[in-house]
Amino acid sequence: MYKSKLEFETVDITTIKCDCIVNAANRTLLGGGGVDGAIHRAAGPELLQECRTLNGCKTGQAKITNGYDLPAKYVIHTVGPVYSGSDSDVLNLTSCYRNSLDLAKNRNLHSIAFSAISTGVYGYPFDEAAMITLETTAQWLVNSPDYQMDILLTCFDDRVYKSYVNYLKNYTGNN
Ligand code: AR6
Repeated sequence: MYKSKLEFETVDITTIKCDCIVNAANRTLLGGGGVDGAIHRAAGPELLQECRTLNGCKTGQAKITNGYDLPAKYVIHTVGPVYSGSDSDVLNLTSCYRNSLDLAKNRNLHSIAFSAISTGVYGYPFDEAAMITLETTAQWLVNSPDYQMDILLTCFDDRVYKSYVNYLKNYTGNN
């Protein structure tokens, strides 16, 4: 009987010791600001060297590298949508979470920490992103009853944390 976990916490993703962390990258995979910049700084220059060999990544897709100087063993790089208000945003953000989890499972990894994809520079509204994040990750666990996977959703920004709490509060009807 597997007992997977789904948690969220206010924490710097670069400090987490787990099988893999998920970077909110851009399509070049060659680094940037926000969490992407923080992960590259903490991992060291070898991460960029490996990223150069990957030929970028499409929005909603995910690719994996080593973690180098990070406490995490691997980094999964996914590219969230730049928020536009269209239906494709929902599909692409959902794909980021699902593809990252599928990739981790295919590599036999059992613990994963996500950054709050697209909620920074890419402008995804916090409450909408929270709903997609919680529903997609929970559904993935429901669909994977035979696999142990511990999922941590990191909230660097208090507004991300609050949006997760609000979603759960609404869901249970205790407003
Ligand atoms: N640990 C955890 N979360 C963090 C950290 C950290 N150390 N630093 C920031 N965040 P963003 P995006 C949160 O802008 O919106 C980059 O330049 C942050 O508070 O990093 O997907 C890429 O190269 C926010 O909630 O990613 C792309 O060009 C979340 O991480 C672009 O930004 C995501 O914010 C991607 O934009």
